[in-house]
Amino acid sequence: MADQQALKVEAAREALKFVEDGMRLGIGTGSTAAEFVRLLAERVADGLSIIGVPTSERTAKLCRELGVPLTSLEETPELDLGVDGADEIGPGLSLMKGGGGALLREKIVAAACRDFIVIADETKHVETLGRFPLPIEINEFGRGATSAAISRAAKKLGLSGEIRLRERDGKPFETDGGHLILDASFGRIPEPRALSDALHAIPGVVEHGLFLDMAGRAVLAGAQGVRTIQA
Ligand code: ABF
Repeated sequence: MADQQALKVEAAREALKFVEDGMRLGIGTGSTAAEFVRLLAERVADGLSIIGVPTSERTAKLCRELGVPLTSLEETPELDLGVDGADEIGPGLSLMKGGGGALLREKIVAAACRDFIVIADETKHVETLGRFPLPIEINEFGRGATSAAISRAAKKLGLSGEIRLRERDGKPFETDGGHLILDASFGRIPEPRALSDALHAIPGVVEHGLFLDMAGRAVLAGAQGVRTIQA
């Protein structure tokens, strides 16, 4: 089996081909996106002129360390291209994201991009979303009530399963925006749009990890090579 990290590098390398001089980029989070940042930094060192909006403090730090110029969505509200990883890539390039805890900024940045490429190794490609627990970013206030409302809304759609507060070192995991994350193990999600709409209707839900109709392309790297799927 090909080394998974090497596959992430290959996917990132392919996505880099879509980057042009002068572009304003959305720069993702996670280990695959980090490979993209490393390759991008090499091109920047060679004279490529780009500016990027990072999707997390982690990515911002890496970009600064490697000399990738950064801006913000306040200064640069419209971006040409976003490149980010995913936890799952399903039918129609529906995505499950947020395992890294950065889903809110990732979604805001992706929505600001004219074009959005998701990069991953082939193992992330699934027939139905839901093998990975769905991350749901919530406000701290009323978290018990929000969790119960999520459970009720899911049940109406025929979905059930454990909804667990994400923790790190025994404490609730806090996002860059100061929110909490619930990981919802609903299993197969055959109708992600219906679930997305239902979650957005719940006060206390800040955002969730279903990225629908956002990716224009997926670059998938596997043992047989790299392939690109178009939405
Ligand atoms: C981000 O990083 C997230 O949305 C997703 O959860 C994660 C994927 O990480 P990796 O590339 O390390 O598998 O893209």
